[in-house]
Amino acid sequence: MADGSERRTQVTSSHWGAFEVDVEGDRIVATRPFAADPHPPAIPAILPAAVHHSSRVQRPAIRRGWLETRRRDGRGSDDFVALPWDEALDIAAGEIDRVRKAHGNEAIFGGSYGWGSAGRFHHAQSQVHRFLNCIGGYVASFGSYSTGCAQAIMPHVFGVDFLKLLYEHQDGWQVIHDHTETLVMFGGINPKNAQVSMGGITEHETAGWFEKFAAKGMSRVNVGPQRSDAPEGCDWLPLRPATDTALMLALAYVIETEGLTDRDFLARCTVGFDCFRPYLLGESDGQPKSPDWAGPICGADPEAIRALARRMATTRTLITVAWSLQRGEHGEQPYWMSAVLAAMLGQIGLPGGGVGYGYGAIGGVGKSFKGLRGMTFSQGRNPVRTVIPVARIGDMLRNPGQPYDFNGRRGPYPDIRLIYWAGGNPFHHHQDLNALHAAWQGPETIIVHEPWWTPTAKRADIVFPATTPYEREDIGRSNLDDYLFHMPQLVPPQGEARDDYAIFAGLAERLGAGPAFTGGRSAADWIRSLYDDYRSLAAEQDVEVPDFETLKARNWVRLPIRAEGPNRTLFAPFRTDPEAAPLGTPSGRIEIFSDRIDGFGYDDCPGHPVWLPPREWLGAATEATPLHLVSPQPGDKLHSQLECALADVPGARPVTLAIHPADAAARGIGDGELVRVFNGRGACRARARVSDAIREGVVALPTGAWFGDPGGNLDPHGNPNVLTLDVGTSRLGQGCSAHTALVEVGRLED
Ligand SMILES: Nc1nc2c(c(=O)[nH]1)N[C@H]1C(S)=C(S)[C@@H](COP(=O)(O)OP(=O)(O)OC[C@H]3O[C@@H](n4cnc5c(=O)[nH]c(N)nc54)[C@H](O)[C@@H]3O)O[C@H]1N2
Ligand SMILES: Nc1nc2c(c(=O)[nH]1)N[C@H]1C(S)=C(S)[C@@H](COP(=O)(O)OP(=O)(O)OC[C@H]3O[C@@H](n4cnc5c(=O)[nH]c(N)nc54)[C@H](O)[C@@H]3O)O[C@H]1N2
Ligand SMILES: [Mo]
Repeated sequence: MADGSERRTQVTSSHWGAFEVDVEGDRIVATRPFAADPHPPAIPAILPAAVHHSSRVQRPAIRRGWLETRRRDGRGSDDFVALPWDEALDIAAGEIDRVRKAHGNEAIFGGSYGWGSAGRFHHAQSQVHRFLNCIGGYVASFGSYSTGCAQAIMPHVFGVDFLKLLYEHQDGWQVIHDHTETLVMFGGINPKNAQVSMGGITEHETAGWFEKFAAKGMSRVNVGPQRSDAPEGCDWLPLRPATDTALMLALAYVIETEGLTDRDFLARCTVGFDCFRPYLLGESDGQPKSPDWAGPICGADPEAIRALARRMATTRTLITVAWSLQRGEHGEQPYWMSAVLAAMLGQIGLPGGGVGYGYGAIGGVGKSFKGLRGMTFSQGRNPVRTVIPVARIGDMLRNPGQPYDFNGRRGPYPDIRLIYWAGGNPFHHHQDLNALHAAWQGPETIIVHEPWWTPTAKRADIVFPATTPYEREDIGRSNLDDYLFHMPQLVPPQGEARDDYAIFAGLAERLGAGPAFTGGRSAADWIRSLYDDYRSLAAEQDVEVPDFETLKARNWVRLPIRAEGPNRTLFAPFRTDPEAAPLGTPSGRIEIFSDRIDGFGYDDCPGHPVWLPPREWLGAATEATPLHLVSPQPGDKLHSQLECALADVPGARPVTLAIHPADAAARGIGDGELVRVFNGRGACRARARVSDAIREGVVALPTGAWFGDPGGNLDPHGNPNVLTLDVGTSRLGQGCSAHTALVEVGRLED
């Protein structure tokens, strides 16, 4: 070691799992897998380079045009002026105060969506929301980009909060292993995505379960555009994207017309089949939803649909639906229709049967633990009642004061003058980034906390440098994991970075809300008190958690909260006695027809599930845009995090575009060649990966690259969101429609 300092090794946790970190002096030099993890992810390998990267924000910075004349244009192109902390905090506090006095707190958008870091106290969204609540409130957002549409529709169908359904009720892996004979996976189940789980995941189990399923002889069918969405060895029913509802209807048609419907289950546990049946059989619209009808829509063989339907009706079948299916226009429909199909099969409430959502989307789904409460940094109460659906931010900025519909409500978009963002990267995650870039020029002021100069930081007026989890102490724990971590401070803050908490404390003090925000506590005090509360709540549930000093000394512990053996079956008590254990729907039953949704009068989400083609799909392909683009999550990292270091790896950028050999040949594209992916909204570079694991007519470009082109002509790194469509899933869900996009691909000469 050059400076003679010693090498230390400690464990920390992250959204992608626990790992060992080697530190020499002030630098992270290496990472290694956590010994107890059967399938450790490769993601931590790029961490040392990212933490010490030249793209770290070193000092508080203010955009020159804003500092000098409050000009709003120049976001993304202006240079920045570095200022001392006190000066920058004074300016930011003065501006927040001006906006709240001149326009009210309804003019401050603090939705601040994004994953930020794992760690219970330094959770950026909790920090920003608490701060804004202490100074009079902010416009908030509903739901997530992940599941916003499902969070709106599924409570109408099952009467349960969607996330509770996923995390607390769905069948566990062991139950599936023991009972499921046929696993039908719409959108697959991918261990690549299960690497990640919010708040942390220590033992990555998904791949191991699939090895056991295969050994048992379980039939595993992946239904979707990519064979690679499920582990190797699964059957693949290649499907055009966005056509799952048509396929599910055809499966339902076979079941109904061949006398395989479970009438007793429908009568006892559901309402509305009589309203849906005429549509299914074509009595109401003249179009039976038969396999012959669905085949050309889905690009599937009608005989294969019939065979699958018969198999589903005669074996214990679990239908699983990836979150991606509701991240597209009319994403409500496959979600609702999957529930109807499962109800017709009559297996809901039986172990290993029925329907489940988001297995594999994050690694925690399918694990079952005793849920422990606590360790949540209180956000306080928001005096402002205005909430927008999270993915409607572009619409909000473009249409201040204009009415819009959302899940039975109608109201105006707020008129936003100040945006506050901490812990997210909208210029990675939002759809149609060139349009967002234009709308982003509207607000008077944009404040961002970031460790790195992301495209969002570059489009802010005031940037405060934030620490990463490796530069501060925290506690790592998740309700979907059975490990508990003391996350030590591994290295000092880089540059002049401060914790989000310290930045907000500085602003709150200037705005007369210091004590309200801090409660008179330091970060260390808070961590200690959150931990002590958690420990006593756990004791009430008979779970022994070590005291803080012991955890700190041990670094991590495994808690005895795993539900061993066969456990948890979704809706089992309801199935046994629907009178005694009714659902939370208006009827107390599974709603195949919903009076409430019908009453909203939305033609884009009527009273029962229907096939509604999105505005962009292969059935609407044009000469200019003949290919369907899906944009899945990246396998080598979490969203846009750590991108700076990954982009430095030779050949890693632009991102790889999966394309079918026939589509590549028709365009003269060879494997590994640079291509241009484009449509009317934008264009980006990508590197072709020619593969028959993707359906013909479909291309896949993962998310995660930093949006790099302020001119909007050719994003050099391959961010798919220059191409995606920024529309709500429907007036009901208003979720993100990222998987709805048609594009063309052409060769790009170097
Ligand atoms: N086309 C397409 N787009 C999509 C999707 C898709 O499927 N297709 N998926 C969508 C989904 S599901 C999601 S969840 C989003 C994800 O989008 P985001 O959650 O916005 O993506 P991240 O890259 O995780 O952004 C987190 C940011 O927080 C910063 N950060 C990390 N730690 C801290 C901290 O302690 N303090 C502060 N202040 N900042 C910190 C990171 O540097 C990073 O810039 O993308 C969405 N976008
Ligand atoms: N490594 C890694 N893992 C992650 C993340 C990450 O950034 N990196 N992000 C996490 C987050 S925030 C989330 S929300 C989850 C998302 O989890 P998901 O939503 O399940 O994942 P996606 O990768 O968006 O999509 C999965 C697959 O769905 C297929 N698909 C797209 N459209 C359709 C369709 O219309 N029908 C069918 N049948 N299939 C379709 C695509 O081929 C795609 O590969 O992943 C999480 N896991
Ligand atoms: Mo997500």
